Amino acid sequence: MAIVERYKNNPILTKHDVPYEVATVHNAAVAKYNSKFVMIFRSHKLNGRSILGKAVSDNGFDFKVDEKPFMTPSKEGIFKEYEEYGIEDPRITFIDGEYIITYSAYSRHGVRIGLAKTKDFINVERVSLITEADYRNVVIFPEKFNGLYVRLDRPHSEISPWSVWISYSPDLIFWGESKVVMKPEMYHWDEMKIGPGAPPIKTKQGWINIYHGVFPTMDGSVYRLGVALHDLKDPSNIISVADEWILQPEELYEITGYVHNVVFSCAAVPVDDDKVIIYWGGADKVMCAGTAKISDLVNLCLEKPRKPY
Ligand code: BMA
Repeated sequence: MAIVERYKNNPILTKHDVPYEVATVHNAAVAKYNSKFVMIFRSHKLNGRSILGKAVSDNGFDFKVDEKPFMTPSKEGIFKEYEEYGIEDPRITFIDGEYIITYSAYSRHGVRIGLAKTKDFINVERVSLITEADYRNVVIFPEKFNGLYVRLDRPHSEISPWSVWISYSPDLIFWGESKVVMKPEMYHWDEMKIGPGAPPIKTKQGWINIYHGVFPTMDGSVYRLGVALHDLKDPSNIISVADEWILQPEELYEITGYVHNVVFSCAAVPVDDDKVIIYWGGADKVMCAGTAKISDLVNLCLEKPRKPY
């Protein structure tokens, strides 16, 4: 039995559902707000640069898109310079009564992470650019640890390519105490790069971290999803990483699209004690969803583990 069961009407959102002109709908964040599901999705405009749209759903699968984009590259202050080439791959964390949105900001200086806040998904306030260049995939834990916010992210360096790191902050602006927690595994489905996917989910056994892993082939890279379990009290300590992936491109809408052979997640929303809806972009072109048992994800980590690095 597959760990992730694809929704029967996938893809759940495509460019044809968007009232303004876009080439794709993919790599979306999703959060529960006022008993509805709010999705903040990425779209390539026809010039290839990305913007963020918003869609709302009662059941987590049927989404209706707003008339206008939710966030477009800023025209003001420091954000203007660093969002020139577009904003991508958002994640949402609810903490301290606010929704924190982290997103990739692209410019001639490279890719870095922007952080914005909203309370109602109508008014959104950019707070800070929280990394330098060559970072992507920042996910923030929905709880503080010893009074500090905690994030996972993915810097890139030539000596240690594309690994997952952890950092801490008193105020969401200044981050430090950084260290590496997880690396790609040689000759393995995630050997080329790994990066945080959905913001972590709390379980009795630990924090579930659904991440993406990339494998290089003669026909380009394959993006899959995996799962790791972080210690409840000290999330820099990884209890185990599941040896097997939980989702790989198999359906036509994942195998072919804007970039073929990609499943890429920025969101997983628990809907009851043992069920989570996982959202992923299919082939960088459409949005897909599926469900998994939280206990299956935990058990895969515990029963079929490999070392974090
Ligand atoms: C990554 C990012 C993602 C994208 C993926 C597959 O490097 O650019 O936004 O989904 O590649 O193209």
